[in-house]
Amino acid sequence: MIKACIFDLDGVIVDTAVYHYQAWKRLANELGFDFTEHQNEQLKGVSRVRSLELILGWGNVSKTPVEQTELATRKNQWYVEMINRMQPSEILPGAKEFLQTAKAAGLKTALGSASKNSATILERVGLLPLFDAIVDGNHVTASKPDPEVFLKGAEALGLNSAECVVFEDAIAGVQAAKAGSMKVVGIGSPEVLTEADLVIAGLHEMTLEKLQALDLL
Ligand code: B16
Ligand code: MG
Repeated sequence: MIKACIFDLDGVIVDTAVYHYQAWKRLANELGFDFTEHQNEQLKGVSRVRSLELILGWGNVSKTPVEQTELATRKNQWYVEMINRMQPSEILPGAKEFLQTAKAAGLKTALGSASKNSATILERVGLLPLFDAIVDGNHVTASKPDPEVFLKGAEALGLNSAECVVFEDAIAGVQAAKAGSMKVVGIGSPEVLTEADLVIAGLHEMTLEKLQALDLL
């Protein structure tokens, strides 16, 4: 029986990808190159360290591990400046409403995000009180598609995998949920999120009926 929903953050609850893009682009420009919004798609759901590796590869730039740490820190400072100005109006359509519906129905809620800034973001947009547990990049060692972040989310709620449904917008995130033996609702396009049990355009399309139907799959 489904007892909890575990949500990814970027692309499911808020669109922080635009801020990640601006900060990474500024860094790339300082290093003397640029990358496209299309390339930025590949960074969604990917950790900060791995994102930097990919970007440096696109620019054909090589940096020592110490320099890479410095660059990632600089990007994060710009990113944090932007997310500190986020407003509740930036919550994606239907996200707050579905969180409230789920909680009112007695379901538990957790966050399962790669971001190390998730608490700041949820606090800024006023959603922190709607989560029973937060598991993010500060609590895991393995990145999606490894299931660690979602398994730790289930554990934090005191539930097993079969009792949790994951909401994810990234292919690696859908794979992580499947690797953790959880049902997964993809947020985006069915052509892209082919391994999801159900795909919707956004949480505004989610209902308790659709959630319970996943139990029967
Ligand atoms: P940070 P999610 C991910 O969030 C983003 O999609 C990805 O672009 C970012 O690199 C990653 O968080 C790490 O974020 O630099 O704040 O630690 O989709 O897993 O909620
Ligand atoms: Mg995401």
